[in-house]
Amino acid sequence: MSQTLVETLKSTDWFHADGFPIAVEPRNPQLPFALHDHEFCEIVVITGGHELHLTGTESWPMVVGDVFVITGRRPHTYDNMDDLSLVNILYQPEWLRLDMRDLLEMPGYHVLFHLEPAWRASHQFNSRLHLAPAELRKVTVLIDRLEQELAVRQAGFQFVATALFMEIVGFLSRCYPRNVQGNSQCLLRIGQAIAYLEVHFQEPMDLEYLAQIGNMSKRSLMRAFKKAMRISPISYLIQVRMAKAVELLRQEELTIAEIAHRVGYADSNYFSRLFNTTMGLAPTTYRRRLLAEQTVLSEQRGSGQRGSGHLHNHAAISWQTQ
Ligand code: RM4
Ligand code: NI
Repeated sequence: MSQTLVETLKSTDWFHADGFPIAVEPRNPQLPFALHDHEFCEIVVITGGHELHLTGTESWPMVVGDVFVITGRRPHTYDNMDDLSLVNILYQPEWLRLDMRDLLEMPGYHVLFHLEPAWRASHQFNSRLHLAPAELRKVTVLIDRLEQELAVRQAGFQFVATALFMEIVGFLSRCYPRNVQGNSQCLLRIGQAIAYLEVHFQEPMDLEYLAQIGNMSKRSLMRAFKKAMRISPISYLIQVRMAKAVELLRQEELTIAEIAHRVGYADSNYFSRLFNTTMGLAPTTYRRRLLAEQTVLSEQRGSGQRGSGHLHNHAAISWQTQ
């Protein structure tokens, strides 16, 4: 199959003119759709019929309850559709401002949103989430509500739609470990290793143990991790620690040494140097700016002005496109 005719779906064509980065596109039925990729990402939930999903090189039969995420420039198309219906949740990772909280502590999240998309070229759709009927019903209700919010767009829809999107992502991430086989099992183990780092960020990095969780050699784990997350496990751990440090810097009563200790560094000078390299500012300077910004924001809010912060949480690991 030739890959030369790949049309790229543009964000401006698929998202509302107000720029809100989530959209729902139900396909009931899904009409034949040529090989394409997207400027955005999509979560696809198969709701009826069955099909062959062609990625440009191989085809995979899909059934009701299958869920997969297409990130970035991964061409795909639908063929041989037998009354296929599905729903696409389109999202633009770079525009979504989500509070990730403990989502990153769920192995299923990493598998569905990072590992599977990164492995798709080699695993194709051999690894994917399959929902039980009750799970499918539950997620369908959430998607319907999301679609409704986005259609009506009354004041507050951005807040409510973001919450619904988060609930869908959290729910799917929870479903993942319940139903794994074949390649999914191996990806889930890597997901568990990543989630482990999120939970145990205070502890020294133990590659040996991580490899054990991943059920692979240290070398394979390093390679697999880098392929999915684009950085090594140690760089990932540093990012997690720095993101936590930023949160702690907001608490004025904590000393830098205490913060260093809480994120896993006994030597606070070492921590400060690392923070400086990663965040571009010394922790004390960062804290000063953070607090100044908070004051400005609350004053603006008090006087009814609108403003947006300039200090971003650089270390926050959020949605990545593959
Ligand atoms: C198409 C098909 C594509 C999706 C677009 C938004 O009908 O489902 O995969 O990217 O809609
Ligand atoms: Ni698509």
